[in-house]
Amino acid sequence: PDRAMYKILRSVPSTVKEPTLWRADFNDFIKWCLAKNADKRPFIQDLFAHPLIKDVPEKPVVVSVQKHFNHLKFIVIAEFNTIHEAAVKNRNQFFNYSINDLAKLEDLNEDSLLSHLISRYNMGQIYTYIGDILIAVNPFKPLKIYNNEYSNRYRSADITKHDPHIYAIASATYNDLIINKRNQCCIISGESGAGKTVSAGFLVQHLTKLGNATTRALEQKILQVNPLLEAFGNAQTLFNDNSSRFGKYLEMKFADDGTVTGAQLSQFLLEKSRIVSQANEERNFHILYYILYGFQFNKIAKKYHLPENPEAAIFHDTTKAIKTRYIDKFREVQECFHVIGFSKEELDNTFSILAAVLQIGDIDFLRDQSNEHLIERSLIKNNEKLRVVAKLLSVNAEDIEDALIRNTTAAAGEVIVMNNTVTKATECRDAMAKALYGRLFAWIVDRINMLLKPDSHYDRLYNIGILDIFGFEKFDKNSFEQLCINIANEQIQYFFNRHIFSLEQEEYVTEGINLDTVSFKDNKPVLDMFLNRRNGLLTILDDETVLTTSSTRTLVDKLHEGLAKNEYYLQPRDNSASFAIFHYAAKVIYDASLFLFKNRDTLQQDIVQLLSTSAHPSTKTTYIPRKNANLLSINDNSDQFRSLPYPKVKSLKSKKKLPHLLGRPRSGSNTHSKLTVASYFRNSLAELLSKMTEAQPHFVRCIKPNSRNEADNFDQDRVLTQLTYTGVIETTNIRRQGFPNRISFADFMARYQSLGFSATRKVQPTSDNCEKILKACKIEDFAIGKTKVFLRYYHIQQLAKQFEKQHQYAVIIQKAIRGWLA
Ligand code: AD9
Ligand code: MG
Repeated sequence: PDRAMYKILRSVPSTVKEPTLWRADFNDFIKWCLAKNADKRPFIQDLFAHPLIKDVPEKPVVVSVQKHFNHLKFIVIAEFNTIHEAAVKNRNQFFNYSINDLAKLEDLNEDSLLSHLISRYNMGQIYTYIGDILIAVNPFKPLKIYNNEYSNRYRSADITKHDPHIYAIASATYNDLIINKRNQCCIISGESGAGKTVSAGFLVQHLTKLGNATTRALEQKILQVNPLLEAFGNAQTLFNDNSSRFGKYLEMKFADDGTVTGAQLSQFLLEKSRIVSQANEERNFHILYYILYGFQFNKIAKKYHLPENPEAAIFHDTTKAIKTRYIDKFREVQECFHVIGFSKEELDNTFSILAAVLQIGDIDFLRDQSNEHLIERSLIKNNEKLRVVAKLLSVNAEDIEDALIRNTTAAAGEVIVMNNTVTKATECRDAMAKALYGRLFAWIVDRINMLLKPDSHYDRLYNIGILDIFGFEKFDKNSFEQLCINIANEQIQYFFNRHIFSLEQEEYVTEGINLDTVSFKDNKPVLDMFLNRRNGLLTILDDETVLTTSSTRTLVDKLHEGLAKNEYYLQPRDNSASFAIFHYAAKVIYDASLFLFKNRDTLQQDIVQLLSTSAHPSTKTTYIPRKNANLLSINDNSDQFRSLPYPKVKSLKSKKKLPHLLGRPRSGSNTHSKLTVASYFRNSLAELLSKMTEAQPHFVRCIKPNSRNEADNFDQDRVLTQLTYTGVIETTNIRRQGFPNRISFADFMARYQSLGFSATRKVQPTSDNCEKILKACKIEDFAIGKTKVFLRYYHIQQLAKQFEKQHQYAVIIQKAIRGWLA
């Protein structure tokens, strides 16, 4: 070849790294060649019109080649092939390669999902989309991706613009609110320690930013809600040092123009039992440690009668670093209270109650040995503790004593006073501590709601709700708390399934596609087994709970009798008081021993009376949180469901007036009208669900990469289990059964025209033409909608194969050229 030609040919690198440099010259060279060599035109043009060939430069560079037309064909193909290599890379990026959206994977299955998540995690990319769902793998180390710069980058609503990020979900949600003028919700799920609470925090942070709060003060208030609640509702567990022990739904309120105007919080199912006992190596709620250390060496400690030696009070060794942390945290919490707008007095009240809760447990009892009492009765062993608690709560010490060691009941118009045994008195004491803490928590939430309430002058407000609940739990021993937590997760899973499923269906209907069934593993039967009002598990439990003659044995027998036929229920082979449930996530064996007790969660009427008479505003306020809400039910679980109208004290005796927002659990056999924990729980779940159903949902699925809470450790089995738990695998299955790939006619034609038509021809993107291509590729079982081609997940791969085949020869020829050049 002559020099110019030779130069060009030599410039084709053996592996393509920077193809654009020489392609510019080459392209024009080819154009020029084409002009000279008309008969090769269709072939060559086809090659260049190929949709994979991108980046053809606009400015031609003229190259003069005068001879050796006999080599033209080879040169053209060499060029094409090299471009093709680059294009393949291009294509991989689009379909396969560093893929941001796993729903676009050609081969969507467990293995491919996992391997993509691993490689992304290893590159420090913890976020990935699967369609519109965000997968977040907990990095367990601080990442520099939550700053202002990122916040600005993710202001755009187009989530494909940048790498996946939790901020992008916030922006997309916000944008949907603005455009659709519809309430939105973000549902964050994942197991304990997976990163739900952290994610919820980032969502609030970014949404606050997008919402340009009317005042900076409001912005600050909203941002302080989460840390404050975490101090009171979170605790160190085996799985997570900062584990949420309550469910939380934070609704941010936006005006028509998108400004954030306030917020409203709902909390449910606070794990109050933690106040009186914690599993091995677990801790009580954070705030109790904060207050103990925060006030240490401080005059104030005396004011609240706090022990001088906090270690002794909390039974565990504390390093200096942890102490400092507690002290800092306490300062932060006080700051949160202050920013949100709690008054000094309210804060003082709060600390008094906390100090009382800390010390009630120290009140001990002994059996009264005097002979006159045939029936066992108890006495208070350490009166000084009693007096401290009385002082903190501003009630009479004698009244507390009375309430703890005696039990007053009213039956058939008569008042009966009975003495409590030591066991009963201890139970009573613990119930009081739990109740106080539960009410305090509920009261704080109420106050927050008052302080963050939007001004009334807005005509219409829209919500973005952020749901952060406790994840699915499966311990060695599972009790009533796990049952409720898992039912809640079962419900969220159901919601998720319905959403994904109905989205599928919707599109099929709009596109006029007849698809008989897209089946998926529906967990409705399990939910029904729990929630069915006639004969569901919770109804059986409630019915037993209100019977005075019931026992764990009678409960378990009734459960077996009523549910053994259900395929999701398993009766044990032995006589143990247990049963197993096949949850969507895993099989869990429940120990029913304390179910009745925990479901009653009774607070003796005496204690209720006692606390309501407190001279101290704190205690009283805690018990009567709203102007016209005399929150005194026989049960202490009323705080499980704050939005219920509370019964009046006096109306307690007339049982009919108890609140029923969503209908009572079946009333027939209910001789007592007590609201059980289960029925409050069921109600709050129903209320939550109705809020979520009327909103447009967005899903964040948090994944815990290993059990040791370590950075840079991706345990594949652990992750796979969670992909199953969270329903991600199920989602992919749903997609597999239907037509996961929906491509508009125009896009389809742009991508695949060369497989059915000459690439240079102008082919109209019509359904017929698309069908022609598919038939030419021998693809079956596809569907053509009104505007889109519907393909099975394996079809994309089949098309890709055709593509490859069409151009394989180019590789062979290039080899020949290289040989020729050498
Ligand atoms: V539980 O069900 O309430 O027990 P969560 O809420 O799912 O649980 P959490 O958000 O508390 O878990 O996260 C656990 C810990 O993981 C946090 O305390 C952080 O140390 C760590 N984490 C989670 N997400 C991130 C993150 N995006 N960046 C850095 C993170 N660390
Ligand atoms: Mg949490």
